[in-house]
Amino acid sequence: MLGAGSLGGLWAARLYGAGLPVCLILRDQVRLAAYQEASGLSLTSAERAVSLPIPACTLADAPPIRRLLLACKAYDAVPAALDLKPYVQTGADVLLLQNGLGSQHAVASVLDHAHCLAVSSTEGAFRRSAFHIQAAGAGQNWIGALTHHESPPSWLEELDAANIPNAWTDDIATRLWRKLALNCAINPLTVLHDCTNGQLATSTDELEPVCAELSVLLNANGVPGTPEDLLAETQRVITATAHNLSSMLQDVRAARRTEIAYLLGYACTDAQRRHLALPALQNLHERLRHHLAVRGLPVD
Ligand code: NAD
Ligand code: KPL
Repeated sequence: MLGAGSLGGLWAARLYGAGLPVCLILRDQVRLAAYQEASGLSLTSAERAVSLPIPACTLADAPPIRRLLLACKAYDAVPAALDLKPYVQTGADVLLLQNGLGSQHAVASVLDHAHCLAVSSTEGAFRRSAFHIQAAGAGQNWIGALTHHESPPSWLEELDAANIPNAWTDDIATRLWRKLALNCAINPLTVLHDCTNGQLATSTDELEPVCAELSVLLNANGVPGTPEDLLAETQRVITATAHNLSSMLQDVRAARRTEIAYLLGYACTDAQRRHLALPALQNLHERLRHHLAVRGLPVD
């Protein structure tokens, strides 16, 4: 497991709890020493905290990798893949758990000797401290092949045994695009208005044109659905997550880099490549980039 953060930690804790072999690959010796000092990972879920001494190592000490979950931010995925490349065995299964689009195919071309699968997750988790993970919301992990049609791997049973919600899909691209569309409709506006998801409930005038253009983009990418469907789904998610701060707003408030390049950035680049004029999306992207720039945050 590389990326012992919120979601990686959540997966690792459940695999370890089910008695399955798991090893965390930490960034360096300093991080490893801090992990050992903390006596491992802690997971709080349903008000219950458990301490889990999950084995950890650095890449230099890692055993040959035959199965890997890469659970870092989208912008860290290619640099991590370049580091991992010599350690990943030919034909190894690599699960790519990143939000948005763009990083998955980029990693797959770095790890071209491995078998890369993408995960689209609707689970929620955050870090209370460096090695203390808080589970925050049930969800699903959709898993699927990036390019060819494939049968689900038999090791999905191990995820079932560890109570990691999972479902195989023959069309992971559609899952990733739909989630990207929701994140493009909701997250930037929460940042620009510095508000909870629920406070967007009255912003139909802003959501409507963005959802209409996102729907055009989804259709151009073979994902069916009308603008009305996407707006209704966006409003449903806004209501269901009314008290949440979007992940992008959390990043901005904490002065962390956002995944903009893999969300709105990816959407706008894809639209340009297809010669689609999507002015509302373009305008939202520009406003968000400006908002990040004046706060000294990366605009990609
Ligand atoms: P996170 O920042 O909590 O964890 C990522 C971890 O990866 C960090 O601990 C970081 O230090 C580590 N990392 C990065 N590069 C590394 C390297 N080269 N070597 C070792 N460790 C490295 O991120 P997260 O919230 O778990 O998100 C992971 C992905 O899942 C993101 O794309 C995110 O958008 C997506 N996602 C997150 C949630 C959530 O609730 N947290 C939900 C759905 C999707
Ligand atoms: O996925 C999300 C995010 O914040 O990134 C939503 C669905 C908007 C929930 O907050």
